[in-house]
Amino acid sequence: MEKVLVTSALLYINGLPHLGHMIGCLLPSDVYARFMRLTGHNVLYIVGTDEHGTTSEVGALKAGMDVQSYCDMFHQKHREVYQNFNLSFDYFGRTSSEQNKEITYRIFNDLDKNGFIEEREIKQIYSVDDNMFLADRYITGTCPYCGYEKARGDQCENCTKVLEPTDLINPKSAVSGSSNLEVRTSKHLFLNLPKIEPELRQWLKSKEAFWPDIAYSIALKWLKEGLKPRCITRDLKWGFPVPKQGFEDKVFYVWFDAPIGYIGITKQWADEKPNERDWKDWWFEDKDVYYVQFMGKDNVPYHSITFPATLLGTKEGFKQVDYLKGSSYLTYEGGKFSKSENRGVFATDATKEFEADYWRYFLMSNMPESSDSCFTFDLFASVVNKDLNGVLGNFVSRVLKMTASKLGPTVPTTGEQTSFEQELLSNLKTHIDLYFKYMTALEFRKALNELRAVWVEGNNYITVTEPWTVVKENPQRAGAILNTCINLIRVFALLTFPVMPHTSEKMLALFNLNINPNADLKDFDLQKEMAYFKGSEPFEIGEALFERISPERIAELKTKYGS
Ligand code: B3M
Ligand code: ZN
Repeated sequence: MEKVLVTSALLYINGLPHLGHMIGCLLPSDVYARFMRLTGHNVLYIVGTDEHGTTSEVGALKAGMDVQSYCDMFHQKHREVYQNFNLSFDYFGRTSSEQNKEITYRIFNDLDKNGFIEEREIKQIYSVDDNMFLADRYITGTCPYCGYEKARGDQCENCTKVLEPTDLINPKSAVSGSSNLEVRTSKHLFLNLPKIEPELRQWLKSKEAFWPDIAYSIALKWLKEGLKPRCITRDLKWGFPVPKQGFEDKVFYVWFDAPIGYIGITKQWADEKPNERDWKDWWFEDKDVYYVQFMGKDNVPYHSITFPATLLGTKEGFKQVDYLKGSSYLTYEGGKFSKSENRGVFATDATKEFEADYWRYFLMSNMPESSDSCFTFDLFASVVNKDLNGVLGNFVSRVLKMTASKLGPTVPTTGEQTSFEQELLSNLKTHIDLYFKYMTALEFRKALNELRAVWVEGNNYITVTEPWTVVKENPQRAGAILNTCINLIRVFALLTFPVMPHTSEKMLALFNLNINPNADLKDFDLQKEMAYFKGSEPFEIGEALFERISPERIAELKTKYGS
């Protein structure tokens, strides 16, 4: 059985995800993991929270909590949100775990031993009143270019110019507002990227033909601009202390241990059942694993350059990413999601408004794959009303109600195939083959188009065969048509499972069936599946699968979430 490792970017622990985060990495990783399991692969799907760095320290400070309790609390909140979206991760871990510390140290020691770590002195801003070094974005002041008074030390939000903290006029600490700042010099450790570059280039070149353009072009742009040694340590308290003499009072930079977190979390997973699981079975090149990563495009440089270089530098033969699925951004009603301005649907609220499957389907079919895409409530409602309610939901309830009222509460008997069934099967086969092809190739919008096309075939079939008319003259033929329709419902449920797992389960439950998430699309044979129900199996009509979203409801949602 082919092994597939799937990881989603590990979101920063402070602040809860909005729909943009869900579609940028979490949802597509889940859909892919489910699809791969369903087609019979041995999948390990890893998710977790990214917990180190200044943002956690500052967040905890503002919340009046110690950093550990702050992270414990937010880790639980993230977990709940991901569960509400029905993410089927095998393990939900933390970059702050003991296991991640162990792997981080192992990797660091390898790099150091192999001569890829060097010491350098750097100048940093120290806030005397806060008693800490400030990361660039925690220094605010007036932009020297446009005069904007709240520019950050790394960038001016107003004119978008990239800044150095020392460019700012009247710099202040964003933590306390204090302007008692000093420039202090201290020694730090750097990863010597230029030294690893030749090997990195060669490795990256081998991905050119496979990676989506968005990921490959970002990686290439970084290489073209030239790699510089990167500082991997920080003067903070929260983080893994650096295990090297003279640096014990520093911690690793959050982006050093965050991607190592994929390995560390795998070890967390393995440590739960040490007799059955070994993290090493997934993390070495010779273990025949296909490794797919999901992330927003802003995370691509770290995953295509720094993390692969880090792993190469260990010379341990660590498993590298095979396919890097980077995605663009989702905008909200034409602008940015913003917690502070109360704009946009956050994932905590989303599933209170509608069941996860509505969001899963809408977001996956409008995923910002190659360019940005936009969330609007009008579009959301139109997709739910048309595709989910009008096509899928309507087909299921219409078929079952008609069968029950005209022929009784069990599946009618199969009949001879006519040209209608032959055409149906041939059209279905085309769409299903493409659905498999696009899902395997991680082209989700195209895959979802095919899934919808499959559902549409059901509606077309019932429209041309008119069982409600046929039943008057030839109940047997009408029964055969409805038998085909009922077999279609089951096939739809199997194909839909990766995208809308709960809906799929609800559909199967109408026939008292369960899904086997590890096999039901393995060696899929349409002819065979369409002959699953032979006749006389009982069924229930059930409730409508989806609710229609009314114009009044749309207006209400827009007011509630801003537009
Ligand atoms: N935490 C950035 C983010 O949350 C960063 C990703 C780490 S992936 C190893 O978008
Ligand atoms: Zn500016």
